[in-house]
Amino acid sequence: MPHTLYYHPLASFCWKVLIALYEADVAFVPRQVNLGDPAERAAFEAVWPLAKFPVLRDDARGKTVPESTLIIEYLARIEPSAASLVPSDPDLAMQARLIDRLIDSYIHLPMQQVVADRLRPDGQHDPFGVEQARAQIRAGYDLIAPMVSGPWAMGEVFTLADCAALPALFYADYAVRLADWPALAAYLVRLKARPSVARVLAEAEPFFQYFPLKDG
Ligand SMILES: N[C@@H](CCC(=O)N[C@@H](CS)C(=O)NCC(=O)O)C(=O)O
Repeated sequence: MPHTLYYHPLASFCWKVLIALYEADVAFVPRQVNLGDPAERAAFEAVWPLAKFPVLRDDARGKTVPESTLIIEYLARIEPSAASLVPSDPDLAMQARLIDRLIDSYIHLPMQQVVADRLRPDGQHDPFGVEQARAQIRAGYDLIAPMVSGPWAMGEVFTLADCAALPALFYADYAVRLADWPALAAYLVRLKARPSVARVLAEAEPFFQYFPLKDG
């Protein structure tokens, strides 16, 4: 019985998991959730009360797995084709998890803060908070750039860390341009060319019109 993924094609944290699923060629039932539709939101809240996606439902094992990192960890544990997403060596696994956590905390989340501010109504903007978030993203870039050994975050093997990196760098590039971090900019180019990533971006394409890529 295939897993069900509750998601939206434009949602950055969903990209993390979609990349992992496509990398490992794991079959799943995509359940797109429109949070603006009260009935769809209520149905999703019954699955995961926070109503934040992605969420993976594994009916065969009776498990509901929220949080993008945990979903990838789960897939790596139960799907042989996804095993390499988390290195088997404990020290390498710790490094992959560290990069995943740093990217989520210091690039992805502040990027969401910048984007959320663009969606606020006039008079409700928070320029000070946005500048703090941009400073955090710059610090995140400084932190991550020397860690990416290439071609992928952990070297030759594509892992959880790369799944985390693509959505964060893709969207953060519209908040703090990557041009001053040439190694990260080159890494983003390599990521975009990866077939799993190209597929995720192609599926998101029809929805980009709803995303505030620019200020104002
Ligand atoms: N820590 C969560 C973050 C999930 C998250 O922020 N998801 C966003 C989409 S990228 C969401 O559900 N936003 C809808 C909302 O906040 O109402 C994860 O890693 O999965």
